[in-house]
Order: sequence, then C-alpha cells, then structure tokens
Amino acid sequence: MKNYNKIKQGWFSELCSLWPGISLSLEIEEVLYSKKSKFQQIDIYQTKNHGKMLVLDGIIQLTESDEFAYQEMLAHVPLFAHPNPENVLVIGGGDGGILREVGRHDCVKTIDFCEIDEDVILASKKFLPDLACGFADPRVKIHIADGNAWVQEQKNKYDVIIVDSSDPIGPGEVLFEKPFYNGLKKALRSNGIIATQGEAFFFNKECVTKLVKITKELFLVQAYAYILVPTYPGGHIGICLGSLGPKLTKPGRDISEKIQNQLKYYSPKIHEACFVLPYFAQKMFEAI
Ligand code: SPD
Repeated sequence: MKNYNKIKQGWFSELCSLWPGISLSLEIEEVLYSKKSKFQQIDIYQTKNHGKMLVLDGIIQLTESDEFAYQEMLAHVPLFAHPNPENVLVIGGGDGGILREVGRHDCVKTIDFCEIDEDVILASKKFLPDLACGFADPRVKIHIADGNAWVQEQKNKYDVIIVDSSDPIGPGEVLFEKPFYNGLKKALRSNGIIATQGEAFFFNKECVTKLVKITKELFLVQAYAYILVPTYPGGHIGICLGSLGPKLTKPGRDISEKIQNQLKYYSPKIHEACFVLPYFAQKMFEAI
C-alpha cells in the first residue's frame, strides 16, 4: 500500500502501510505550506486543536502540541547519559527541534547537523519558529547531505550522535540498516553514545526487533526506551540506544535547575523510567 494523505471534510488522516488498518485524524483549519521537494512531499497544516503540524510524505512528523516529548527525550536521554558530551552530531530532523534541545547543554562545544532535504529546514524556519530556533545556535554547523553517506566519512569524532529520522519508508529507509549503524559506531569517540528514532513496539515489531538486534550486535551497552507522543502511531515511539562505555539507563550527570526549568517531559526520574518496558516488549527484546 502506498502512503497517501487526504484531507476529507476538513480532517487529515495519516494512513501508512507501516501501521495497516489504523489511522490518526486531526481537524485542519488551513494548509500553510505544501511542496514536493527533491526528496518528499512536505506539508505544514494549521490544525484546529494541536497547533501547527509538519507532515512528510503523508506521515506526521510533529505537532506543536506534543513535539516537546519526542525532542526532549531523544536529545536529553543520550546527552545526560554521557558524562561530558562536547561534540554532537544530529542526523535528520530538519525542523530543528532536536538542535533546540541539544543547545541547552553548555558543555556541548560543537553541533554538526546533517539533513538531506534543505526544503524542510526552510519551511520550518518560516512556519515553525519555536523549533527552528535550534538553527540560531552558533555551535550548529549545517551539512546538507545524505545522512548515511555523510556518516561513513566521519571517524572517531562525536561523543553523542542523535538520529531523528522519519520512518523506514522513503528517504529514511537506509537509516534503519546495519551499514548505517556501523558508520555511526565508527564516527563515535571512545565512550560515545548513539540514540536513534526507534519506531513503536505495538505497531512496528519487526522494525523494532531489527534495530535492537543491530545495536546488540554492535554495542556492548544497549538499551531501548519509549516516549509517550499522542500524535504518533499508537501514541508512543521508541529510542534505540547504543553506548561504547557509559551506562544508558541512568543519568551520568546532574541536571541543572536552569535546564530542568526549561523542560516539560524529561527529568532524571523519567530517564530511568523510560527504559522500563511493558512485559511483552521486555520479553521480545530478551529473546534477541
Ligand atoms: N512516525 C513518525 C516518526 C517521526 C520521527 N521524526 C520526527 C521529526 C521531529 N523532529
């Protein structure tokens, strides 16, 4: 089944072969932006109750009402697990939300950002300024390139790598394969940590088990966490993590009051709690 998104009677429905037979619908007030870029269809909608919404190839990437949950957790879980992250690489996430979160860490000295589709960045700068503010950080260096090809060129460089990919369909597909994860591992400094968009254990069991298998094979320390995101399929999404040293399931350093006061989802308590999985998922991963 092909991805498609149609607005019917003012409602957008997210239909995708990755979660067959079920779909989330949001009431739309206005189409703010719509463009077929070199890589994908980019749409930004004004929803009635959930702020603006970014959709790529018919799949919801974020809504302003709950984006903080995903961006905070995908960024702060690996960054706080690391004792002193200085050099960070972010792959994907042209909206800038992950960069906004990484930028909250004063210990971070450089932030390389690799995104395949410059049009997503341009659209976010225009319509999603609360996320695209991440690009204003002077530590951010933008590389418009294919994330897989780019990472294979990087060696022993990063303390933390965060992969904010779309789903394994379209341009994001290659980011769910072992050669990409091999590249991520080689790009890490000793003690480095990777955190990747880990799909959903209710709807994407096959993909999730594949990611866990890959990271278990490549990393001595491996873990899988989940985040509650009401506008993602099944209301949740995972983070797949691998580490060359630091423990992942507890913060490796304290959070300052200054950062904690800026956040809505991440806390040291939820850092530990997000690794406690439903029993079926725990068993599924233990069997790998
Ligand atoms: N099923 C949707 C997964 C989207 C993950 N990426 C979101 C980008 C937000 N920065």
